[in-house]
Amino acid sequence: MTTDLFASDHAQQNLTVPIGPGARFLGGFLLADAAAILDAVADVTARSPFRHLTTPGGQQMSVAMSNCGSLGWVSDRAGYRYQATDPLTGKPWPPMPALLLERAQQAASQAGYEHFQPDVCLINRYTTGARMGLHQDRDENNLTAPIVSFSLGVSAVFIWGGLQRTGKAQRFVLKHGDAVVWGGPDRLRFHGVAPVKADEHALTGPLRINITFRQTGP
Ligand code: MD3
Ligand code: FE
Repeated sequence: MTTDLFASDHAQQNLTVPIGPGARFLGGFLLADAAAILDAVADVTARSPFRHLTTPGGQQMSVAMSNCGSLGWVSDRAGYRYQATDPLTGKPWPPMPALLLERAQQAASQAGYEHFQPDVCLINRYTTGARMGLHQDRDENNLTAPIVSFSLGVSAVFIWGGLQRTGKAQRFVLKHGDAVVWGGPDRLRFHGVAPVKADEHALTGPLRINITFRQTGP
């Protein structure tokens, strides 16, 4: 069963739904500035373009990625890590646009996490059929900080498991404009994204854009 946490298609904002002891779903949180956020993403990816990273196992990821902020998440044959330079350009990642930082901190605070200072903003681009297998986010040194995620464009089914890879998973839809904050006991839960269905969104065409804000340091 896939739960629709935000069953209405209408522009509702400031709807905060607890989805775990440390996780909060903020339905429609981004609707008022979705276009401005997508413009900021375009500015970043003009400087550090989307690319398909290779996993340590040698598979090319179906999701294309870029980053902004003082550190970026990368993957290659050598492993997963955060680094200050973009391996594609050899230059530092673009700075985190003020609007993105501001909205991420506001989402964290609305979910009860004050003083969130993200140093990483990972931008994921999904085309039709792109997916993300079940994984944990554990490359960050500071596991006490939450992760904030923004979803824009085409919807996707998010898969949310437990603290072990096996066992039952919940599914729910992440729509254009939704933000989710994941922290505390939910921070290390396994999660993934089902293959994105062919669809169109007025602002992104067939694409889904997901932005995650992470704090790797103290
Ligand atoms: C739950 N991205 O980039 S965002 C990722 O939609 C990632 O692109 C997905 O998983 C996406 O690592 C999901 C939601 C998310 C992000 C981090 C989490 C959920 C999380 C960390 C812990 C628990
Ligand atoms: Fe993740």
